[in-house]
Amino acid sequence: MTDTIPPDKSPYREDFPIFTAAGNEHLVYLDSAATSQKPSAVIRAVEEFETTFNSNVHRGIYPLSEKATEAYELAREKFRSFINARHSEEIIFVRGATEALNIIALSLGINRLKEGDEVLTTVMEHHSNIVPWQLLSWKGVRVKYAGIDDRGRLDMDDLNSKIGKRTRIVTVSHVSNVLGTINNVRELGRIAHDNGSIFIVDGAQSVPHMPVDVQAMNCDLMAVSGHKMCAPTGIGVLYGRRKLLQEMEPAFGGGEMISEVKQSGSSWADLPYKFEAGTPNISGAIGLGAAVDYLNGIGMEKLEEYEKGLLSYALSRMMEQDDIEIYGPRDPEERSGLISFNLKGVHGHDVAEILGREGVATRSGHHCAQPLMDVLNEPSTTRASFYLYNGREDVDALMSAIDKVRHVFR
Ligand code: 7TS
Repeated sequence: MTDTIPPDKSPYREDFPIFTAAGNEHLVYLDSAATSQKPSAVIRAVEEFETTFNSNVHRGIYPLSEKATEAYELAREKFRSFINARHSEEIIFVRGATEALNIIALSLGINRLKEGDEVLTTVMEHHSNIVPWQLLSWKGVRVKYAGIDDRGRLDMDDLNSKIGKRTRIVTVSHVSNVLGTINNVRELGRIAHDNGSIFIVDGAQSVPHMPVDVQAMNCDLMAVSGHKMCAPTGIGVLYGRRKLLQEMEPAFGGGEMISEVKQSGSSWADLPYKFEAGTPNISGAIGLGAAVDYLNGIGMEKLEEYEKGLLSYALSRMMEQDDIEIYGPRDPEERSGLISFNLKGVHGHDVAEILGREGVATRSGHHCAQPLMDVLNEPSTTRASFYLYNGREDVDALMSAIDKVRHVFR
């Protein structure tokens, strides 16, 4: 366990204006796995764009548009460096992890997958890393699922037994949004590549919380959501190895993504534009660039360490209570900063509702991971998820609010 004891109040809380907005002074926000709050630096960057140089990118040759294009492309470069991609053309701006995974599945479905091919994923995936693959069933593509052990870790024996000659793709979440489990993506990448499969990482719950290096991970493609890492909603990234992206077909057609269009057919623009059809989310991308600057200003190692301290504290407080069932690994080193739990005898929705009334924002339900809930044999869990603006006071407030739930239901 990490020895870092988190402070009562997060030193980063004041960077986030939502916590000083009228009525929110006591907000205990424990739903960052759904979406994070936004720091002033990001809000300012978006406002500056919208108020001083709003215009479309890559089109106008007037100064305003040149400035917008420069800022948009600078954001791409910032993100490239953030995940240590080799080339900025490997960074494709999309709406979020869901869109990234759908583009990947659609594109690979066009010319890389055929009847009888298999996609190996896991039972701990978010629906957005399951359903896009199931949508390829019309082509005869089959989806297989590696299971988990009784501590919510990936069952590597099961995974190894399911990978085979027909496995064209291995696609895994880096961090589970329900269990918090951190998957060993380096090892998974090695297994996938030894088998000749494409290796895809869903980085929605990892990139906001820990240093992620796509070269070290050796992943071929990765999906990220900006709104979970301090950026606005509606912006995310599809990362892909250049050579693979060059070989892939675009999933969406329209403006921006073409080189030439004739009645008889079209040719595609170079990367990354081949995958960015239509006017992109320019303000979102600029906001994402500002979010990267903000997170880099703290340092991802430091942020990860801070969250680990918070997680250890929360885990130890929750594990003291016999009537709280926690899902996922017990060792904080094996998991990221979120805890799904159930209070024995009380439905998750009732827990979350009373917590909400006590000013503690959590989430309950199946967390868009129904196959996992089936494996856990639970209809629902309540999830508390942490980020840099949380401190010990937030965990303490959660524990007091859980006490309130006990009083109401017993
Ligand atoms: N992958 C994982 C692991 C996720 O947790 C989520 C969103 C997504 C993909 C999809 O991201 P989006 O930004 O495209 O929606 N997870 C959650 C959640 O746990 N609660 O709300 C959204």
